[in-house]
Amino acid sequence: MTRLSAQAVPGGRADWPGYRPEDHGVGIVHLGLGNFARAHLLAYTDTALAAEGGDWRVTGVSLRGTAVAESLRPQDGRYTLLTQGAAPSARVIGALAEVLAGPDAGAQALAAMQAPGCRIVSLTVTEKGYGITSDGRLDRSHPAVRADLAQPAAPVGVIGLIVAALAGRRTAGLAALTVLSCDNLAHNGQKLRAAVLEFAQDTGGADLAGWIASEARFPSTMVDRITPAATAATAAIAAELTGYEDQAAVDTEPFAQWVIEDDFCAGRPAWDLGGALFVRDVAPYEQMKLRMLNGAHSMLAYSGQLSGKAFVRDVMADPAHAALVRSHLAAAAATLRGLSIDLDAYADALAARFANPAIAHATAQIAMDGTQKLPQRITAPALEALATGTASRPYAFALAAWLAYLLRREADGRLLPVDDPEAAALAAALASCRGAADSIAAVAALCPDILPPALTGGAFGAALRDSLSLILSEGMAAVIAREAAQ
Ligand code: CS2
Repeated sequence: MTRLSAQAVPGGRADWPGYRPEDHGVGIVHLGLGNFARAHLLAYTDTALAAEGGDWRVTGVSLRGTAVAESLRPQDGRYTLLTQGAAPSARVIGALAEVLAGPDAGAQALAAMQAPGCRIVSLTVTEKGYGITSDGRLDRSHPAVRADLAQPAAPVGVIGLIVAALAGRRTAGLAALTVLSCDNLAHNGQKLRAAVLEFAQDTGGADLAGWIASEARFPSTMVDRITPAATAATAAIAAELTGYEDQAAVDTEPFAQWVIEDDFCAGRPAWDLGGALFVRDVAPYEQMKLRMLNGAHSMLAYSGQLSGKAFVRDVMADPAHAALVRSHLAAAAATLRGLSIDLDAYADALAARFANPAIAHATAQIAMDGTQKLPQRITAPALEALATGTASRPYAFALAAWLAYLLRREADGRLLPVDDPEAAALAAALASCRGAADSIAAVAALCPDILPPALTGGAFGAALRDSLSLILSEGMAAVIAREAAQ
């Protein structure tokens, strides 16, 4: 079977780019070319290019590894986006112009960000990719931030790259950029701006920081599309629907949402024509999505991992576990203000999306990087629930589930490894812990942004201890049944 490429002849049972991709120049450099970006920003951009044209194709940068580049380069950046609804549908995306990866990716990305045509730098680098603390300052202990502060002219991390690119543009007399964070952080644009300004001040002084503050833009965004890792079936279905072999096909769900603060300094694609919503204030949407979708995801990922459920859909197929998801969604909804959205309907839609039988979304994938995810997903709404008197029990259960997941041990008593940038510190802190109270104290000392004193003391702290003790003594499956009956 012929490999998908720019030469492929549209046909099969797929949608093909409704424009001639090679006629459009690059206007966006995207950092972090994972499956999510390919199912979200690139799909919206593809629609905008077909609807309105413009030089808005994307140079994608993979800062971690070369696998994405190896699969996409022979295909001229083309790939199939498979939408897994009642029946799969396929769409070939043409918006990706070029892929940068490998040892020179940093230098090449910098050059691309300094090209006169580049107007937007967008990012999906995951929570841990930035080097921003959960309260929105530059994290000087982050490995990439540390390296880039020492060598700002040869950056390897995103903040270093953004500052070097902006500094270079300023020197060259070029306009600044819009920097568009598309990760699941609360106030993502605002925090990235603060960290960039701090880094710029340190490396380029007040002049550079002042220029960036007045010329560049950092809109916040809320992004949503459940996009699991590709499975063995993905490539086979893509081939069947397009007629071409595709080693970079991506599976996603039918739903997609993108809410963007309308604050760009040098134009943008017509993403609204693909369904993006431009608003003045993204924060209420961000909170809704982070606390309801992502909060429930984290809870079900840890409790699912501990009760033998490999995929989100398996959790939803267990009525007791699905009831806990519903309680979590309701508790999260109770903390939200300032939205004219029907949150009951939103919760129903989320439960249906989680249950989608065609999406193999691994609980192990969502369980990754808990230290980076829980502050905005669980701790922030838990603190607000305590302050305002709305339901808090689901947060105690979610935190207990995470702690019990960290405490999983081999038969010989060694802790099982977890995938988290703080894994080594967590393992060291928990190595000799056996009970709920000592484990909570050990993790609270290390992660005060997840377990601040308000969540380890008082009635909430007692509920957290009880929940963790029960999980450790009776097992997660028994506790799920018991919690659901509450
Ligand atoms: C998930 C998200 O892996 C995770 O932590 O909660 O990736 C989630 O699937 C997306 O935010 C959905 O938009």
